[in-house]
Amino acid sequence: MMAANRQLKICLVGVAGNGKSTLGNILLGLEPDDDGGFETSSGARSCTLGVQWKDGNFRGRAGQPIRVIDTPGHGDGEGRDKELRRNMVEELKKQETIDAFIWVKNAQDPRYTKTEAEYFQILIEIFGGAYFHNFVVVFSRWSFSEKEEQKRNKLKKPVTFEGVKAELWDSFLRDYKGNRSLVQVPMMAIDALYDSSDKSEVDAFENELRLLWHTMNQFSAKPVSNIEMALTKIEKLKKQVEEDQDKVKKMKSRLRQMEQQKQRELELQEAEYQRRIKEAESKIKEEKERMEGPPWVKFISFLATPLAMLLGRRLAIGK
Ligand SMILES: Nc1nc2c(ncn2[C@@H]2O[C@H](COP(=O)(O)OP(=O)(O)OP(=O)(O)O)[C@@H](O)[C@H]2O)c(=O)[nH]1
Ligand SMILES: [Mg+2]
Repeated sequence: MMAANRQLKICLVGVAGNGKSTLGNILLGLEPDDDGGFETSSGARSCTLGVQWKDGNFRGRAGQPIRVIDTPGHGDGEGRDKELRRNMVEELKKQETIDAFIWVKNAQDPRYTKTEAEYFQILIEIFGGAYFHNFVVVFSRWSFSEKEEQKRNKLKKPVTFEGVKAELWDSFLRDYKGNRSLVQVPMMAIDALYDSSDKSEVDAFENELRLLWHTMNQFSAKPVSNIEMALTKIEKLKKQVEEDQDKVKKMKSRLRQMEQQKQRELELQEAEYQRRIKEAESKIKEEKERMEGPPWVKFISFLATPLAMLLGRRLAIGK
């Protein structure tokens, strides 16, 4: 059958340290920390730093070709998250299509944290709401051993796998009930480090992996060649602040230019007025001179009064 031979591209997503790389190795039929598989971390530090993929067969079984695409976890700090995400988007574009996104979640800490909700939101933004149809949640570290089941049942508030799934679904509902693409997200639990001598654990491991394979084969491949980077709320706000700061800077420099221009105009105007004042003053001088006649007339008129007085006095004496 053609469909059986189609390579299923599976992308592992989720916050740092929840078990993506470990599950990737299980899917490929390798040991959880196989040397030939994805590198896994022992501490809390994030270990997968870039997108990596490996081709193989589901659980190593011939005729079930898969490509497992491992991504770095989110939640190690804003600056690095953004760069890792940018790189993730660029790398995933190269895949052209992806069949399934497995959201890996540590069942021992079933709270849906703000970091997870933020990352989930970002994935929806990057891949579009329709990608709800390609999501599966796989809980890691959920032991199905009878001993563990009993322990959980004895708690004041008993913890069941059904309860853990319902709680996560409620969180999705809270965040996306307005989103028309929201569909029931399939959830299963795969303990990569299950106890192979415990029948309940072995059975659960086999059952859940079978269910996962079946579920992923129901999905239709989604194109990813035109996906785009998305930002967190904080990153968006920071970007807006940066853009606004840039605008203020540009306005300030424009204002300085305008002031300089105005200053130059005023200086030119002042120079023009000074020139006109000088011109008028010299015209006044010319006009005065014109009215008073040439210098010799001035000289005579200067002498005229005393001469007339003198003449007048003489005439009076002579009488
Ligand atoms: N017991 C148990 N341990 C697990 C399981 N899955 C992962 N671990 C452990 O959790 C730790 C982190 O696992 P990784 O697979 O490196 O986690 P990751 O999500 O790839 O981490 P980053 O690449 O840093 O984001 C390792 O020590 C694993 O052995 C599980 O199902 N059961
Ligand atoms: Mg990893």
